Amino acid sequence: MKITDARVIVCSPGRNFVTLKLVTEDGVSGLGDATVNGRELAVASYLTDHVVPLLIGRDARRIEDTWQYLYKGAYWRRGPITMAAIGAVDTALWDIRGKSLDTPVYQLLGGASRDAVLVYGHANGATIEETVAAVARYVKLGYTAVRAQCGIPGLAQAYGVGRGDRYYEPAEQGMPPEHLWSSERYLGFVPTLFTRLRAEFGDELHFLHDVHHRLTPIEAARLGKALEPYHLFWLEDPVPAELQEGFRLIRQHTTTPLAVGEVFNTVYDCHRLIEEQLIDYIRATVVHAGGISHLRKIAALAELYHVRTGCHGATDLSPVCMAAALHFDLSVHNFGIQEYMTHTAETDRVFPHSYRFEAGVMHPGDAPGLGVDIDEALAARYPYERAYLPTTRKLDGTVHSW
Ligand code: EZ4
Ligand code: CO
Repeated sequence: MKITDARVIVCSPGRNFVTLKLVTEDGVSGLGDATVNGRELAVASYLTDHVVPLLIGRDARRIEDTWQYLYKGAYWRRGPITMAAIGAVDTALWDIRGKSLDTPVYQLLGGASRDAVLVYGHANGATIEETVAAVARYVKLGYTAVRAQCGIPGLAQAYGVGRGDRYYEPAEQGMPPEHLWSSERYLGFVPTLFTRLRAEFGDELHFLHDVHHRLTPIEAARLGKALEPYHLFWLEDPVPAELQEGFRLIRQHTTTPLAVGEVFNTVYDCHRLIEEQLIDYIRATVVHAGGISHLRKIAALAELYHVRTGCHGATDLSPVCMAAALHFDLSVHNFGIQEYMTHTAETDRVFPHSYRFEAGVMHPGDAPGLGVDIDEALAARYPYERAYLPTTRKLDGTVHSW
């Protein structure tokens, strides 16, 4: 089953996506997501200029061999661009395998370990009142887990607080906006938000919160401790995670569960976090961590250390990645939760899919392969538009992590 065609489709139905489409000699096609938010064209070139020539004529059934060939054969290993490109190839090959065997991908991954996949939605508002109202809307839709973000008094912008209600899109066209940040103002405010949310919604609803890499370990320890009475499902990305051992300090001080990993590319970014049990949820995902094959290896290591999965699922991960994540989530034993942000209607039309949401859970559907397609004619009507994620400075002008 030889690969005879491979092409990269860049489109912007509301935001930019990079999609790899592989076609075999039997006419079976497969899709992989290769989107790296704000650096899309780098992955498109990596694929078109360097990977596609290596794929033509290869046996599409040799998924693991192809992964190792692209990883070890490049010499320059790891990094978000390389791993997104390899992840796209891997995902497309699983899609092809499922379609050629007429079975959904999760059946190739060991079958369903659960009936459906628990997801969390994003509630946010400029004020606590707005955030309370947003959480209420998610509860009404059947969600039992909700991420809550809120504007911070004294700061003009806050991560996670968008322009629309069910739609947060941080990337903006034009040059990157600069946001101002104060850890002091943030740390002083966040416990107030969760005091109010617990008072309003009681004890059962799962609450999550994303710090988005902004604190130091000792600040994160203070926040985790302050939030213990509200028993979060998780506190996400409390500090930048290049320094894995930095999490020891946080762990010594708080029982608030920690989730990390949306920017991780390989198991080498998180093996110490996992083996030392410094985190509770690993958030690596299909597109940014080398595809379904490599993500399964990360999950297998995590399973040994009581760490569960919590795949990243923001809108910059295309419906192709969302479908792949749901097949992974349904099958791995140590699944924890899946992030779910709804895409725009244009995006959903460009990528018709069989996955579905109902009453707080999702299912990938039983279409063969991943159960997601791309309408290439429609995609061509939404050309790439340069966009950047924001950058952040502290109040004194020092560059800070966004
Ligand atoms: O900022 O996907 O948990 N979700 C997040 C996302 C990320 C974006 C970056 O491209 O942190 O909103
Ligand atoms: Co996050």
